[in-house]
Amino acid sequence: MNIVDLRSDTVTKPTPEMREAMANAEVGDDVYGEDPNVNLLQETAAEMMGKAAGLFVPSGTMGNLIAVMVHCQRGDEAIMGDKGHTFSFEAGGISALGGVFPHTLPNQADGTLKLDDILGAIRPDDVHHPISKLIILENTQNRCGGVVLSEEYTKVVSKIAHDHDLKLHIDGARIFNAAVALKTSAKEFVKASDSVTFCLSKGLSAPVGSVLCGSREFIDKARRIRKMLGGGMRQAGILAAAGLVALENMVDRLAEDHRRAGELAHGLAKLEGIHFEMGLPQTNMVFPSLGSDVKFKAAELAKKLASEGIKVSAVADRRLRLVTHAWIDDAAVEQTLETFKKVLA
Ligand code: TLP
Repeated sequence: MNIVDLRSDTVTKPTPEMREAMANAEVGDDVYGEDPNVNLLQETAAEMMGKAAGLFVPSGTMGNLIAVMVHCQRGDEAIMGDKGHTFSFEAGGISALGGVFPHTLPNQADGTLKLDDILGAIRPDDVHHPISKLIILENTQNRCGGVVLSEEYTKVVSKIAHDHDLKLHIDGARIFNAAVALKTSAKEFVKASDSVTFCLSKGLSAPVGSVLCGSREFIDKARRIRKMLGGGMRQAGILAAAGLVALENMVDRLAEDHRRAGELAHGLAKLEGIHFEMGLPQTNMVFPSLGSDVKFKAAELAKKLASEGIKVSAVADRRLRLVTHAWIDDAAVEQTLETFKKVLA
């Protein structure tokens, strides 16, 4: 059976070019700063994000955690969306390891946080309160549908942050999807931020790794915290070499994933009982909702689809998530639609 894995773009495997680059990578000890591929990846990433420096980290989760730990001291507060990855899917690391207090605000349907909510969340200087130090935005915003936050919105939030002596971190795990969707460069979206994490191992298909970018001073502190967390890697150039290929070859093609996400959504919308109450995809994520006329709940439907070779995620009682990526071609989209039809019949 041909397996179509739409659970996430994290399931992507390295391309033949990446495997070749990995096999031939010159390496050194990166804790000594001597790995040429890691150094080149960090410089390239920083340049692409318009920041002074970059740091290769094992995962997006670690990149976000390090950013929070650099920007905040123990007992400080970070303001973030209640549907944000840092709040919901990073195992509470900012509290458990950083001692940082999350102040959540409702993510709006378009992925933003209301400006008034942000202003209201920033604490006055009073011994009763934790000190507000950081705002986190996520772009694209995963659980709001892979939606894109505009450059203008980011700029306004940055101004609010800076006017109140806070920093702005962007979880840009899929910032290149945002850039490709709006036909602009990733740099534009993160210009106003103090730091950004982006992932090589999602739509860009590298096997492992993310890059945290910011000012030189920020990255110097981040390097020490990465070491503290056990993320100082040695001959990591093998991984960085794949990351460099990802940045070179895999960014522009994200447009294909977006096109296929749109095709999947349009095909699914034609099926009885399937709705798109969260809206149609802006990037590579498809979130179909199941009406009350569908006899299965999402988890049950996901199980049935998996038994027919189509892997999807159940993200709520009656909602699925399907994510397109480099290993989903037109035939896979077709197979997925046919299988949904069959299972729902
Ligand atoms: N997201 C994964 C799961 O953890 C939910 C997925 O399948 O979407 N920021 C954002 C916005 C993410 O979506 C993810 C991964 C991360 C950070 C964490 O990246 P990793 O998995 O590298 O730690």
